[in-house]
Amino acid sequence: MNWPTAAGSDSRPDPDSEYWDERQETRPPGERRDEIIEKIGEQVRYAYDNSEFYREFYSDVDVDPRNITSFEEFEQLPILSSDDIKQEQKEHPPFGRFLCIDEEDIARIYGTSGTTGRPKVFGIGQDDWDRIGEWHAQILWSVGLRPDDRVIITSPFIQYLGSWGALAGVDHLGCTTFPFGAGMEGQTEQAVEWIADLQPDALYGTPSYALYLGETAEERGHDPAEDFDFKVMFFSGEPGASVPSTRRQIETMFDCEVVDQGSMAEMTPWMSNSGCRHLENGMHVWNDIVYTELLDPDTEESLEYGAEGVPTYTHLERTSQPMIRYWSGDITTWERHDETDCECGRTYPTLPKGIYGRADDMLVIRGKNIFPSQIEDQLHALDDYGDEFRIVVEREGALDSLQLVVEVADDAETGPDEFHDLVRQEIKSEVGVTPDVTVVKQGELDRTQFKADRVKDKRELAIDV
Ligand code: 8LH
Repeated sequence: MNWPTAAGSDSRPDPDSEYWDERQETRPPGERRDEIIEKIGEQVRYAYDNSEFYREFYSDVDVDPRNITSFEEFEQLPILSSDDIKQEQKEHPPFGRFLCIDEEDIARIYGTSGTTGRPKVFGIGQDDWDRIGEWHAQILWSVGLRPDDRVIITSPFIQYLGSWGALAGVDHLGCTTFPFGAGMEGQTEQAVEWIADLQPDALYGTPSYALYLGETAEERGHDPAEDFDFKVMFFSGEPGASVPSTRRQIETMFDCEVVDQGSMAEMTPWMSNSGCRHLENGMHVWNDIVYTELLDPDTEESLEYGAEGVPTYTHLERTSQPMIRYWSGDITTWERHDETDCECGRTYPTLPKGIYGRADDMLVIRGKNIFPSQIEDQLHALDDYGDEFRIVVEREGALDSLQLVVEVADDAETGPDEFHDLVRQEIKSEVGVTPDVTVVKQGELDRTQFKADRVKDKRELAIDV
């Protein structure tokens, strides 16, 4: 086998073809697994030979990292965590000893985009970057993009790999790319006018930004469905596109198809979880591009289809800074391809509900496990919801309280008191805890141009002090 595959091919399928590579995408899963384990073997051997970090990390394992030939052997390798990366990069700045190429051969440097703590640093070689572009293009083909499409990217061009990965894919596919960005003051108003003028066929961004964009368009007298006329919007970065009522709201507001995508910056190509144009909700797991396991959050054991667990990712062809068994900390469920109601014919497993949150986003309130995306789903399903909310959790004595600040729509048919009671009732029946609800006017809460940050857990602040 050729490992890694040569990067830089310009060939593209016929625009009428459903698939970029029919054999790869529709082959029997067993056949795919044979190829995956060979690639895993090559990837682990490569990392072991070229990275002092991995040699140290695997010094105590009972298998030979230079000769992994089965999934059973692979599953004996230790899990790599975000803290491992941070610690390694602190001790061996800036890249850590994951880096398997000379620093001078790094073509691009990215990093985590958070504002607190030491950022994680990602050095990516040119071959890897070219392969990332090709894989993203392949996956975007399944979303329905074709070379004659015009695509606007409306997420920030900062260290965030979401925007750059989408750009690499859209460029490789041969679309007309409009890398507009987001995050500057007044940029959303400008986006509305550019989109109305340029009529892109597709948009990439975060789902919460799409809703803000749609709301801004309406305020400026545009009908996003009529005046924008998107064919498809593809999203990543946060739950939303697979939160059923949020997805429906975006589909209705823009009258277009919605596709959910995304794993993590560490793993780029992060579109290896991606819906296709036929999938009603959720994402296929393109596990011959990035190998994905679903592991038990407590025991780290591999889970069967149907179970809920933590996606854990392994690069299959990364020469610069490979990640092997990287623990995402996210929570999802998965199912076998033939249990999924998708007519695309691809034989990948599916995450039918997308990624509904990070394990550490889960709020435990009075013994109930609550994901913010569950609350989002209930609120978006209410006709008079004003499109934004906040969650505040506080400890009052021995009891935790769930407080919700919820916007009511300007043109609501229910009065504020009635809306207040409805929210209390709907949320209680969904999550099992009665919230204290404060109703505010539409537009009162800040909108995001990137990933939404809606939760304040004051219990954590109390612990930190
Ligand atoms: C998601 C989703 C999704 C990511 N549904 N949660 O978006 C692409 C990549 C580059 C990205 O967002 O990476 P980043 O900034 O490292 O964040 C990763 C986290 O974002 C991931 O662990 C998830 O919690 C979340 N995320 N895509 C739900 N489609």
